[in-house]
Amino acid sequence: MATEQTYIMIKPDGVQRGLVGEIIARFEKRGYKLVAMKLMQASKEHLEKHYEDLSSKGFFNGLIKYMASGPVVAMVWEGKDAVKQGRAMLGATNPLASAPGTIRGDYCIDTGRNIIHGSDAVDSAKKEIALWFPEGLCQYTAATASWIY
Ligand code: FUP
Repeated sequence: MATEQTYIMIKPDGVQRGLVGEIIARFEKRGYKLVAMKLMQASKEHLEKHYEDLSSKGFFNGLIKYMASGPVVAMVWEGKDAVKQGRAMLGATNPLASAPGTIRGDYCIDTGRNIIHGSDAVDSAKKEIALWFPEGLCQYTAATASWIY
């Protein structure tokens, strides 16, 4: 399995509900390495770029409004198969279709308030990381790396 980087974002409802620590803990405990993180209020223009593939959808304007309604936590997590495993940890887009034990399956019930985003492919992860972290990532050796990898 290749070492990958994935873009994970705690949405405004996840921040407001105090789920930031819980979500970060799940990625840390699984063995993924945090290589970038910031709390930021994203502009509508920035969010429209992030979700440009969905611009023709009926829910697009509501989605942008929701995503701009408060700060988000933007993160990059690194490790084996990080993109696919990150999606598995998130659960399905519709929380009601998410298994208990996943982040969405444990903490939400509404597709329009599904608390977290995760890249769906290695290519989109690269695009999203470049969009949210133009300043670059943090390079360091994690103390636990030799125990996990
Ligand atoms: P995901 O990859 O799981 O984030 O799902 P999508 O890219 O398909 O959708 C992005 C976001 O749009 C979802 F997280 C929530 C929102 N959405 C809706 O509000 N209604 C829908 O029917 C589908 C998605």
